[in-house]
Amino acid sequence: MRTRIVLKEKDLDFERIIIDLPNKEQKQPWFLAINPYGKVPVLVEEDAWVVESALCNEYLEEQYPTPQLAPTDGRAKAEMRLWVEFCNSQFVPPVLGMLYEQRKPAAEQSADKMRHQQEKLTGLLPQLEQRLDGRDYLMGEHGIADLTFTPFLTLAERAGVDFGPFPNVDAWHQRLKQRPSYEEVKIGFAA
Ligand SMILES: N[C@@H](CCC(=O)N[C@@H](CS)C(=O)NCC(=O)O)C(=O)O
Repeated sequence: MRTRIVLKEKDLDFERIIIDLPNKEQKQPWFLAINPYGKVPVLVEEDAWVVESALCNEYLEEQYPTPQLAPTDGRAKAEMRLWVEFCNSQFVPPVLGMLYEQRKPAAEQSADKMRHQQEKLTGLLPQLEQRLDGRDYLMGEHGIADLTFTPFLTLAERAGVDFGPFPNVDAWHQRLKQRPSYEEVKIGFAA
């Protein structure tokens, strides 16, 4: 989804090929030959492919630098990558934890586990709130750092996380939702 947001932001033509995740198509030999991790996304371009959304996104930025979605300065680029890393290693796990809990049959859901994941996530929001003070986007202009969070902000909201006490985060999420590329998030969640 995050790589499709980049494709859309860059107005590049692409074909979306759906891999049947519930039926484990991603673990079939033909798919493992492309991505040994057995995960989506995989970006295929002619006879080359890239795996891992963060790598796909940086690949697209290098191949198609306009419009620019990442800084070119080494220090700023490292900072951007740190936000991507923060998202993937800190932010995403409690969001997925909440979804996992909510998808269990009602009788098996644990309010304690849900609260624990919510608290883990809420504990991360002050860092984002502070970063977004005086900035519309994490690196100033919209780019890869922000769109890495986009689907997970929406999932967190849907899972009941209240961004109200974090007005900068809330406004940032609203801004991300206004972008035409947010269409890809809607398509992804509808699939
Ligand atoms: N860090 C990876 C995560 C990829 C990932 O977990 N993809 C999920 C779908 S969003 C997947 O393929 N799950 C199927 C599986 O793990 O078998 C990335 O950002 O590309």
